[in-house]
Amino acid sequence: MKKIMLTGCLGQIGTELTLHLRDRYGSNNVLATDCSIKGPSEVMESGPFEVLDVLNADRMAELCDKYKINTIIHLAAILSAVGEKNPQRAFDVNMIGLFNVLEVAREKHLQVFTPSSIAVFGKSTPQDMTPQDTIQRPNTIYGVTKVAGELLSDYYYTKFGVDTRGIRLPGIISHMAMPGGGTTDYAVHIFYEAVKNRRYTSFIAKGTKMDMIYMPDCLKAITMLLEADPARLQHRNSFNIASMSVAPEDVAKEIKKHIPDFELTYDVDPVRQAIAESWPNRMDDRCAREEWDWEPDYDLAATTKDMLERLSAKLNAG
Ligand code: NAD
Ligand code: AKB
Repeated sequence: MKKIMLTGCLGQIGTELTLHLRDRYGSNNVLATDCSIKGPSEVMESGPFEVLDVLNADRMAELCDKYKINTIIHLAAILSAVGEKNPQRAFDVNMIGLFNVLEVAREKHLQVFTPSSIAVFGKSTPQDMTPQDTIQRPNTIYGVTKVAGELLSDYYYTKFGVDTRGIRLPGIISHMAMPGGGTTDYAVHIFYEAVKNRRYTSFIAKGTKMDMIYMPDCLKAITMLLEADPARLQHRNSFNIASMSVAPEDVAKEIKKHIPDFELTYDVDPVRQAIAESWPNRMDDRCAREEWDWEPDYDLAATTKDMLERLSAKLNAG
């Protein structure tokens, strides 16, 4: 039976992943932790919750003992746009935090799952059908720490036998928690603004394609790889996964099918635009498909329909 500890559980992914894993493995088998206590009561009250700063390795080890943890899902991180504002903090949380997780896992023989990101790629990477194994020369601190994190996780697997696994997540579209300060955040904000105001001003320019994924597919991918047969895994950290490749105007076109007077305008942020241009247009996810049967359920049309229905219910009720 899995006994899971999540770090950074109050962010965009953790909010939904905690609830998903509690449904799957039982509430008391999923310990949610975060350095913050600002989050939905649903996450903090539907099972055990503890405050944990991932820079505090001793407390991390104590909590693993206290709750008899055998798996850490390490979500605590500083994302791309926030990282550019405070690179030193991004280095500490993303590198030292992961190092602490891997060390605790080595000492206690735990499985570790760490999401990586499309941010591990840079301008010199092939941008269309980006291969699984290719050039990784990112130019953001977030990307640098994510590449180092992939390598470090592979190192702990080969050197110490720690069962480390990860996926390179695209930008995530979701309706429960807001995104935490990344370059792909526009793809969430656009839906909120469509429902609230029927207009959105994008900080990413027209024609800028990036990989995106809908949260149910993200939860599915994490669970599938967590449970995948290790004998089939040729790769570990981290697998490309893809679902849809979209630019702002593609999302707007889909939204207009439901809200015909929706208007998209642009006020491009040069920092986030430069990051977006350095990331792939679309990743090749054949290794994930071959090694653990990855397949997404949602395309942009299905994502748009579901997002608008759910946000309309949520925002009109509030
Ligand atoms: P988020 O920014 O929404 O949430 C991160 C959480 O980590 C927050 O709740 C924050 O309080 C917590 N945190 C920050 N510093 C901490 C510390 N020192 N100790 C403990 N907790 C701390 O991030 P997210 O979108 O949920 O991302 C989770 C993981 O998935 C990250 O590794 C991120 O790189 C990866 N990822 C996310 C996306 C995406 O689009 N959301 C895409 C690719 C990869
Ligand atoms: C970001 O934009 O920083 C994240 C990511 C793709 O890793 N959403």
